Amino acid sequence: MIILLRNEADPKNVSALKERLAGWNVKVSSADVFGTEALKLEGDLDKVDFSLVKSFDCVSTITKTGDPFKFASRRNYPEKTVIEVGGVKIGDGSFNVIAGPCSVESDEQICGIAASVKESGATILRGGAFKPRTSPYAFQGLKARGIEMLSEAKKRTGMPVISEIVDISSLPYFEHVDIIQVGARNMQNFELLKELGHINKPVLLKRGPANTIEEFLLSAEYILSGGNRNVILCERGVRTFESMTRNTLDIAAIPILKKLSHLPVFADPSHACGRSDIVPAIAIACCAAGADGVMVEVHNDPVNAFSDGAQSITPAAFSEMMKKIRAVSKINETV
Ligand SMILES: [Mn+2]
Repeated sequence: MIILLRNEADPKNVSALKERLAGWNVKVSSADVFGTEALKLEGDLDKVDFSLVKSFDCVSTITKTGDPFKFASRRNYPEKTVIEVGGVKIGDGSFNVIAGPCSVESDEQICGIAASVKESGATILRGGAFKPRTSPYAFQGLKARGIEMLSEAKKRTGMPVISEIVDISSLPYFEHVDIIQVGARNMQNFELLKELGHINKPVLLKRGPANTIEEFLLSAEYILSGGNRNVILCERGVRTFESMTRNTLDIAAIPILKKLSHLPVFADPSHACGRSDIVPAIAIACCAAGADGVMVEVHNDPVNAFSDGAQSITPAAFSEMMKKIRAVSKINETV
């Protein structure tokens, strides 16, 4: 970490800064950067409040030389993280598709959709039981009963399953859930993330709609630093001025996350787009951009779905999408 000082810096202000830095127990040494005086910081910089450092009049610029997200950093851990659930490998270079309804609605619904998406090539089944909805009057999910139905579909198809947690108190219900999803609204629910850091179950963490990539990786860091190294990142669109889609899928986040981190990177075109007609095209684009997988909402009767019907594709559309995804992932593997 280098702090470049202003040429006309007041020596008293520089001393005050050095004193403050000493309070954080960091080693400070003077350096010369192309004729400009600078301070080089070494040691544990986690406690340093860089906003405060920047507020000193003598400071010109601060150049960070390391990643603030230590365990998520590819620089610190170059080897890619491969997560195995129920015989499915995530992050090993293969492309995995998570598919299923937004909400588990009945045994017939979840088992029927599970069988059809599996046949088309999906490797993991999704189904929401605890639903964080924008309106308190919207369908809130079947909760424990929904998880039971999802477990039944898992038993019948052999597919590992993923479902969203909204509160740590419901963790006991997730015993037979293979991957716990933390939704976009909970990306910065730090107490929930800390608790998930103490278990071993894989966690798929979605990016918040108004969060930067660095904030996203720092949220992953909450889970990783607690000891749980099985984290999957999922880009799901950010809020922009565009109204043609629910959110704007940040496709650039995919290769950037792959570059910055060793964690598997997924994308969720359903929640990003909010409209089923363009979900297949965007899912294919995510595959081309180098994602390790996508999560897609599929419903046998989207018009009558309990939630997110407008963005759910039919099993037939899913099957067509999978043909194109297979072709694109083949290109990714061969070139
Ligand atoms: Mn949904």
